[in-house]
Amino acid sequence: MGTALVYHEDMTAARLLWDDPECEIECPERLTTALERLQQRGLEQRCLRLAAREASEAELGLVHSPEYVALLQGTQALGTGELQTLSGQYDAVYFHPSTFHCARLAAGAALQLVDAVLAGAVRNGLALVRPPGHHSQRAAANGFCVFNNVAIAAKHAQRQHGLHRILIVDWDVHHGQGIQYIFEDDPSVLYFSWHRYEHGRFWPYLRESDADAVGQGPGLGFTVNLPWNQVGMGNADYVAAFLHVLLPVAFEFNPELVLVSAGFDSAIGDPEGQMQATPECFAHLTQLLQMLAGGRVCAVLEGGYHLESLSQSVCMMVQALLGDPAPPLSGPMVPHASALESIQSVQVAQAPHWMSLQQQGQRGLGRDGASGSHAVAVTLNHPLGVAPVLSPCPRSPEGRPSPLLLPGGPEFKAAATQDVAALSSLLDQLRLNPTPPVRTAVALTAPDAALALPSDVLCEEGSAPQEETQAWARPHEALAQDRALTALGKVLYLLDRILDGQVSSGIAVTPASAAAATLDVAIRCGLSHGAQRLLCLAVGQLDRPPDLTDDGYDSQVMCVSGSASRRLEGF
Ligand code: X5A
Ligand code: ZN
Repeated sequence: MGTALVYHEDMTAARLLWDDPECEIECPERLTTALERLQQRGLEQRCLRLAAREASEAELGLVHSPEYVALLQGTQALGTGELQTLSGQYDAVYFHPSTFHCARLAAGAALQLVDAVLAGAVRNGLALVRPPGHHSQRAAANGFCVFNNVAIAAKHAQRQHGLHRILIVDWDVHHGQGIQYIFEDDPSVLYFSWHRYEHGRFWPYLRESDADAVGQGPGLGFTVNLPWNQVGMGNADYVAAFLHVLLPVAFEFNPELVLVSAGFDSAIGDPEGQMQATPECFAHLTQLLQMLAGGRVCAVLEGGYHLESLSQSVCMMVQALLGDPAPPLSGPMVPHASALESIQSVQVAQAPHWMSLQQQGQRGLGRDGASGSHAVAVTLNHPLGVAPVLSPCPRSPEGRPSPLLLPGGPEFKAAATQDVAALSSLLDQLRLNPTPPVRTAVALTAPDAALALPSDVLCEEGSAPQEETQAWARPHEALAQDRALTALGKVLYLLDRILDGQVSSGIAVTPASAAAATLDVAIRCGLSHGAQRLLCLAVGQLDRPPDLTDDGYDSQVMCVSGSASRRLEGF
């Protein structure tokens, strides 16, 4: 199944007719340049091309008031002076005689994309549109946005396709307050946005863009805001935000569809965002999102004002949607202190609403980014970071399926005969999930003096018995080498300590040439200890994940990486 690209040339018609330095960056070249680059790289030709249609009045009415739609319709007949006056009634907006047509095409493009994906014609896709949508509100244009394309698409997916859980990921550098307002009391739409905030000193200067805005009433916890309080955020910060906030919550939410408010003003070079993330980062973010909702990812362009950066980022995203491997990320993979603070403030604000965030946030995330070019760090995690283990099966805060216990620790064995559902809900209520005594352990084959570990991190000295290590290594040529074998012994020992509940998570260093084989052994070993589901995630330099195609454990293991060749449905 392929990737749709929805577009219509008419969307280049709207342009600024007077002098306005704030609005001039939202120009027709944004679309033409991005499309040209897609063609140049042969990416457009690999997509299913769909010509955008106009959204109907009824479809616009899913989000906007009839009066507002009528007002926009009226702008088609206005002269330049009248357009300028009307524009002045909104914040950072300009109208053109073609705006109504363009904005209906933009919303229609998002609808067509959702229809194509939910009909199964394609797996995923991108709608290249303007004007953008995420700032617009029920009866107001705002921040270059006229109709809220993504919000309309979400409502449409609920009404016309009967969806119950939709995730909206807004990686534009501005807060999509329009989307937030539309869904803030709705638990069926989970809205995640990160945005340049600078403690409220950046446009749109809203108190409700901060991390403590988490939704209202039945929608409590279904708005997730991650404010960036400094400019210069880069690849490590964005990946950390996904790994430590968005993905845990998103897996717990278990969406049926992912909509992306894909603004690329969060990329390097953009005059609005002033951020540092490189275009490749968006390939990785896109790949990570494809783990959700069976890969049903519909992206709709929002901002992005540096033409070169925008075009490259769009290409990266389309490449990832097409299933191409993501290029390695460049630059230091160490998150900024300010980013970690922001991430932690979201964890604290959201922990009451999401189980997956409840064991985090009491301490800072590690800041050591140590990894030599000769070695690859393998990160092992105790499931859910707690012992005894509650099944990480999909659940939503309002409707928790009865959890299962996984075999593993002694607590489990003693309790195994009892009513599983009753016990785990008791554990839930009494918060009897003890944290393993050691939070993080690091296993190194040779002590690295340059590695400044926090004082509470255990430097793991132990190794698995040599015979056991050799037995696991035997099928792998890459593990024949002494150095790899020694590292494997450490990995196995660490894994053992995690699985029996003494250690929460661990990092092991292994020679790059042995990384894939080591992961393969770790997966097999985890499964042989009784883990029922295993998620293997490769970020960064690991080009070849273990080959999981050769035997029967594939229904238990999901592997996502730069070159993951397949995604497992029904996982
Ligand atoms: C869609 C988008 C930004 C508006 C900025 C106004 N809008 N200063 O990126
Ligand atoms: Zn933006």
